[in-house]
Amino acid sequence: VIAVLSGGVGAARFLTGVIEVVDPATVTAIVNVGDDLELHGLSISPDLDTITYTLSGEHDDERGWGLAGETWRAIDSLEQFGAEVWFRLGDRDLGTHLYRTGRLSAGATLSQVSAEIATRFGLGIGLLPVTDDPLRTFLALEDGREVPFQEYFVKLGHSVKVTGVRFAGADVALPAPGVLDLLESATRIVIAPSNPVVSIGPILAVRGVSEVLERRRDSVVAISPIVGGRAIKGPADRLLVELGSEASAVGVAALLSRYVGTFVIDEIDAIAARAVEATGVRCVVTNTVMSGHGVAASLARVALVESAA
Ligand code: FO1
Repeated sequence: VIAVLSGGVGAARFLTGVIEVVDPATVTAIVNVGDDLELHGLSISPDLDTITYTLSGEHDDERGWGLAGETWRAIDSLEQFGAEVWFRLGDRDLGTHLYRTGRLSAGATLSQVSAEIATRFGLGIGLLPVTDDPLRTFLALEDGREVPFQEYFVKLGHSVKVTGVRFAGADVALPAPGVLDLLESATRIVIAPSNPVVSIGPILAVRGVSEVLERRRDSVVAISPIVGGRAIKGPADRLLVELGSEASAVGVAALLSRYVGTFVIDEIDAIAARAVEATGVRCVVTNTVMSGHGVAASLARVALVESAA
């Protein structure tokens, strides 16, 4: 059994490789919910949906989020009312949010609804939010404001400097049913190449999760989301620097080394392998840039098989 701690786009791409290498029925993604938001009265879970849409092949590959063949009629109507439309919601995507919101208001948990949505999209893997309780990422900006994640990431285009990050609700949020059992029993726990601060951070902040990883670190492997000092996508490199770490494979290894026994870095960073190992992890070097076809599968093979402790 394999558990993959997952954020959004990078994790989704990695998971498409994982299911080429092992039986999807043995894989469960434990997904960040700190990016979730309520908008127009709808409950929206971007990381859960990005993984669902990508693994089903119905995603819009060039955007990286949302569904292919989208139309935008509903949000255009919303705009006529003067509603906030900076967070783009396509007509097909709205169906998912309408379904999720209806089920949650009928008393279902996010875990239950996520499983129903995964089934509708024919997902072979398990899909678990890290918690069914409220957990929301906020970023403190240097102008003193504190904004919810999507306001930072989309509305502000993450073009502002961050002075702090907070996971509201982490102090009381309980792991979703099955999360801790899965982490205890998994033969491998993989930390996907997601933003270590705002995608993996909220997952580790849920009570009991980081303790299991620390105890089982020899079975935990992480893939660096930073290649050659840059994030492949998104603000991970800037966030690391703004929050006092280093935008490098070594910087991420230092952040994760207490939870991780093996750290996979890109060939571009091969010269840093010894510095990575100096943080206390085993370092494995391979191609981690999932641009071409087949790279996600070869990366998954390295993470799941070759780097077995
Ligand atoms: N990202 C954007 O940059 N602009 C958007 O308008 C946007 C809308 C959106 C709607 C649904 C969804 O599931 C994701 C969406 N994203 C959008 C991506 C999202 O902000 C990020 O994928 C994650 O929150 C970070 O991993």
